[in-house]
Amino acid sequence: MTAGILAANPMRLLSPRELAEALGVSESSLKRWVDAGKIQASRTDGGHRKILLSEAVRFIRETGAPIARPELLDLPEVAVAQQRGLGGTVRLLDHLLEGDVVGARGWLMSRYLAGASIAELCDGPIKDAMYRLGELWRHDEGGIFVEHRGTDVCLQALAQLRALHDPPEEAPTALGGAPDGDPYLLPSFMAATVTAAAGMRAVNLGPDTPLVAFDAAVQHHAPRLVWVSISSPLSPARVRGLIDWIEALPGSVLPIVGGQQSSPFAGAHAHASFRHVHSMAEVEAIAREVLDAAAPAPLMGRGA
Ligand code: B12
Repeated sequence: MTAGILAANPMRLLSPRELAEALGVSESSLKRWVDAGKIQASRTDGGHRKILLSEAVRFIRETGAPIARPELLDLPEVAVAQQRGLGGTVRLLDHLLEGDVVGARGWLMSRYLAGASIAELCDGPIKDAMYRLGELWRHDEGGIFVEHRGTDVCLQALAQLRALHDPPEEAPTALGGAPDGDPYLLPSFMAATVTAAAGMRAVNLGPDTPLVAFDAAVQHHAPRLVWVSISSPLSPARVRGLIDWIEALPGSVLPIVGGQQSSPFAGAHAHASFRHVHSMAEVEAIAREVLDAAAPAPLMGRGA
């Protein structure tokens, strides 16, 4: 297998020298940044500093540090995207039209490393490219495979971004999917990726999920946030069934519904915390709200 096909492992540990080479800076500068707390590092038994790849990515995003040799961070596809330039003429749509996974991964990862959030990438370029794909073919017989393939390319590129986030076991869980009869893969995967990036444990039930399966998953995972993604039209009876199900969720859950065909849920009184939302930016903001509410209150000083 080549490095271009493997996703980067966020748990990989880098030495200061490896990260310095990747960033094109001296090892001593890198060690200074570590010692000043700008980059978090652990120490091996022998006292050597080690930096998680996910921490290196955080540092690059927050400081705008250029990457001289992305392949040293297991991100060779970023080098190709950098050569083309972030403002270049190659569009994400072009990679989707060609079924070019490595190109799409590099396109998205280089923008993520330059500071764009995953929610911004979902609501902007990925959504735009998929809509354009839909306009080009409108599901004519010759084009359906291009739409399936484009969806899969997006999923693979997003999976790489999702893999960079591994919230702790004790983090609150976000869980969701699309109801049965709804085959759309991307919106629910996006919600999982965005909630994971915000710091929640994300459980994606994916498309075509019967209500009994939603129910069993909620019992099993006791989530704090539940998303339902609706991209296929639902009959009024099924809307009612979903609203009833949401209404019966425990008070500790914040349920959200969104998606292209979710308008019947606008203004629905389904649950005290229920919200009808429209974008991954809103999902991200709600996940942060849930995390803030779940965070332990700061200890009050004795006698305060
Ligand atoms: C790929 C695709 C398919 C694939 C799906 C592959 C898969 N497994 O995922 C296949 C080929 C199966 C398919 C089938 C059909 N499709 Co289709 N499909 C598309 C296409 C091109 C892309 C869909 C997509 O992934 N979009 C990208 C996502 C990310 O965009 P989004 O859903 O809007 O999500 C964003 C927001 O809405 C929001 N959001 C979405 N969900 C949620 C959830 C929550 C909780 C929140 C907060 C936010 C949120 O955030 C996202 C990011 O911003 C669209 C074009 C389009 N406009 O989307 C057509 C499109 C949706 N399909 C269409 C049609 C007509 C069909 C079929 C009826 C065709 C047929 N005759 O069989 C079937 C219906 C299937 C069904 N049972 O519903 C039409 C719908 C027209 C309409 N408005 O009614 C479209 C618009 C194409 C077109 N231009 O005509 N489709």
